Amino acid sequence: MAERLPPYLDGCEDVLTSLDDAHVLTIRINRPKARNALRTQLLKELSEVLGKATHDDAVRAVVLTGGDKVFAAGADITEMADKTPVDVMNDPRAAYWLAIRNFPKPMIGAVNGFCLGGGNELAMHCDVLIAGTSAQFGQPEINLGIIPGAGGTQRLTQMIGKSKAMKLVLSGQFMSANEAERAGLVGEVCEPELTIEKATALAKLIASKPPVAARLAKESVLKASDAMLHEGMAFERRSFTTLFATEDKQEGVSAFMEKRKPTFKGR
Ligand code: DAK
Repeated sequence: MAERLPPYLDGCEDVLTSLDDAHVLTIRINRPKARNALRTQLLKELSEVLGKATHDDAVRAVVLTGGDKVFAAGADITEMADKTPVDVMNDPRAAYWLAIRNFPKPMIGAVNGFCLGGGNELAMHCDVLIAGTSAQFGQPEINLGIIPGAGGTQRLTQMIGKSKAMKLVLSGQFMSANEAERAGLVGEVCEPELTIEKATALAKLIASKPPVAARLAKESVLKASDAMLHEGMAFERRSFTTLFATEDKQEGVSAFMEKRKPTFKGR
């Protein structure tokens, strides 16, 4: 368990970290009261941990996990309330996402419970996902009057195909762990209490392989799809930013915070 070993990087509050003697770094997202919502500080800490791990030969593979009931519920919606398109353009979060995206070593995601919005986008930055049967995957941003902003429209479509991706992105509905496995989002489904164990075993196996080959294998597999990502990601980012000028985004975010149903007007 991540908490029983000394932290890999001191000073982190939102992520718990530990490095074992098999060269596996475990990172646990830890904001249970806010359903592990990815506030800016959390993304910053995560990018700093991965930054340190990039240059540390003692780290050969990473396990990224959350809690029993939630992997991560997406961006912290309270941080989005007053943001304008210019704020989004200048948002430091984009740099943190880039650091996560550029992490060169194998990263295994261990997912239980809700894996939503930016949480699902984070999971899709992992190289393999192991999911407990309790896991639910979704891109519910549409309910807030926005769209995914960290590559969700692009990676999800590449991974599960247009029709299923459209269903999730347009309806905000969730997908079960078994359906996610059938669709190709998840590598393996297991009982929830075994998720971290299985992810760690896989990470240990990978960590026993030659590190330079593992790194280049990851880079090569990502090349199969990354080349096509750039244009789509830029388009998604512009669309995401534009939506912060709409009344519907204000309404969606306010409704979430006020725990009521939103009324969208198309403005
Ligand atoms: N943000 C902030 N607080 C959240 C939260 C979130 N995403 N999700 C839950 N919470 C808070 C709730 O407000 C509540 O707070 P209190 O009332 O206790 O103060 C507490 O966590 C417990 O929530 P619930 O009572 O709702 O808990 P349940 O177990 O009943 O439901 C849930 C869990 C995860 C199904 C539900 O909380 C939920 O639907 N949450 C929202 C999920 C969502 O809409 N996610 C998408 C967020 S938008 C970007 C890149 C990416 C993104 C943005 C920008 N750039 C590169 C610029 C990503 C955007 C998103 O992810």
